[in-house]
Amino acid sequence: MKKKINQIGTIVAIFVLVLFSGAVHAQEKKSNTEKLEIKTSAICEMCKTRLEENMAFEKGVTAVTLDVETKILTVEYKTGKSSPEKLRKAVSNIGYDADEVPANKKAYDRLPGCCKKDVAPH
Ligand SMILES: [Cu+2]
Repeated sequence: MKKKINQIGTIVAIFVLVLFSGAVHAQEKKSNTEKLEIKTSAICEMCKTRLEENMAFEKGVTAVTLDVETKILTVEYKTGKSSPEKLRKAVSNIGYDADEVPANKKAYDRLPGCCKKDVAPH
């Protein structure tokens, strides 16, 4: 009889453990951040500053860095608050190409001449 109670105790303990780990897992998923690399048409340090400053204000963005050499913008964002589509659109609205999304024409026209993609790198 005592053995049986012990067995039930073990089963309950395992059950609680499984439930608990499930809850922890769900919480992790909620605050998940994802890293996205976007190929942009940025040219110089001014582009870097502009992109990083503007993207930092984008909803869900937690970190942003542009590598001027490769023109790759690395964005870390909360998966629940943004998406690759939204982030590319945001880059386009600043005036730069973002992967297959071309730069927003109006925003591009507002860029200083040295930051336009058809200008030779400097
Ligand atoms: Cu520039």
